Amino acid sequence: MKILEYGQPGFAQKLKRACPSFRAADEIAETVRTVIADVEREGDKAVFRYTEKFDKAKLTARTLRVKADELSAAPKTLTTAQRKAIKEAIHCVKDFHRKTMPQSWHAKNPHGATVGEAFFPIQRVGLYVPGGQVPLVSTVIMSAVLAKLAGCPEVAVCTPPGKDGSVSPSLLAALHLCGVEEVYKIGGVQALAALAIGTKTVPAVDKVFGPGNAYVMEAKRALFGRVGVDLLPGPSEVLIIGDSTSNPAFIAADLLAQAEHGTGKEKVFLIVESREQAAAIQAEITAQAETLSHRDAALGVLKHHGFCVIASDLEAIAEIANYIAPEHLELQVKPDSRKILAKKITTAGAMLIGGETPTVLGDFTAGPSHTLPTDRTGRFFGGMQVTDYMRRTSIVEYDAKSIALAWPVVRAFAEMEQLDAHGRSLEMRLEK
Ligand code: HSO
Ligand code: ZN
Repeated sequence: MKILEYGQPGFAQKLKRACPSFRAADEIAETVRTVIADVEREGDKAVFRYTEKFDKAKLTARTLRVKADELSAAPKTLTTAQRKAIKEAIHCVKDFHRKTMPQSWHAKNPHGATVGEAFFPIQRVGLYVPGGQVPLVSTVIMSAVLAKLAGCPEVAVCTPPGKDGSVSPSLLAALHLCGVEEVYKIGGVQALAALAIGTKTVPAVDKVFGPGNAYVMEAKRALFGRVGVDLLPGPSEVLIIGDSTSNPAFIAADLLAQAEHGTGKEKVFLIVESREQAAAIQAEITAQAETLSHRDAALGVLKHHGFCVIASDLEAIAEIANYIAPEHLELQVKPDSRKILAKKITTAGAMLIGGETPTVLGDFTAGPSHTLPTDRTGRFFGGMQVTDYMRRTSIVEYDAKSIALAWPVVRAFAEMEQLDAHGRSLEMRLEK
């Protein structure tokens, strides 16, 4: 990990370079534009071509969608413990998000008219589950459970196939256990384009959801407006704040956990009080990495996208953390400092508090969706929630008495905006 010392000349510039805001490189934006345009022009044909090019899988209109019996048989391919784990994670995620369900409401406004809001599920949603080297089984749960809780009538899922055209049975099992019936073996930009624009095989959706690499993020940005978009979650990030009370082995393990995802673009940040602590954590990283199956990927991320800041002033630490706006923030500091930092740090996607709360708990089972803002988008996005799967209509109902009270306002605005038909539409309803 590269070491940055708080207070040294050029610190702010170095921090800025260490965590740039999301912006796709020009080549990525160009590729994304081409793929979207091709899917728009050629539909399924372009989807098959790009699936062969990027995923090396040959698919046809008959094999693009996962068959119902393959989906329903998938849970039987798992061990009892694996099935139980998926069901328990579904239970925890449902339990958390049930508490966040919005309520429709009505009240009287100052004129005595009825105003309120009503919430409706989005009719048709498209969930993206990234592929890569590992099947992100938990990512299915973190979107699909929310879609089902919101009551979305149609839930379509896209996930890239392996070279042999298959999708991991554990991923299919999670989809089946979440109640998803419509699954397409499409990945990357072509998946987002197919979902957003629609093809003969994939009917268009109203909104797309889910994490992805820089291409998927750029595709969502490019398609926004034609289709709804949740947030722009990219490769995993973690910021761990430690002090003299934290356990270097725990910190090292948690940094390695987010570094092992395998895109090579994960970001790991650490803030500790001294160079000695940083060295102790680094030694732990080296020792622990030895026995990891993704050792090279994890160490590569730590080397190229790992930053350790030396700082001890809580005010400064909070400021740095707020700048980074990390996807995950672990506060492995003494209880007094935890309380202070938990109040001051306002841009983290998820805050994991105390030495007993590694990020993996949020990744797999704690309850909040693990689809969280990355690349500093935590400044304006929060993690995925049930209301993302809903739309909101505001309700207004006036009567003869309440319009009389609104009339002076309407008349004045109609005058100021020089829109006399606006004024007249209320005036003709007034009781003379
Ligand atoms: N850390 C990832 C989520 C994940 N981890 C899925 C394991 N599987 C993004 O927050
Ligand atoms: Zn993870």
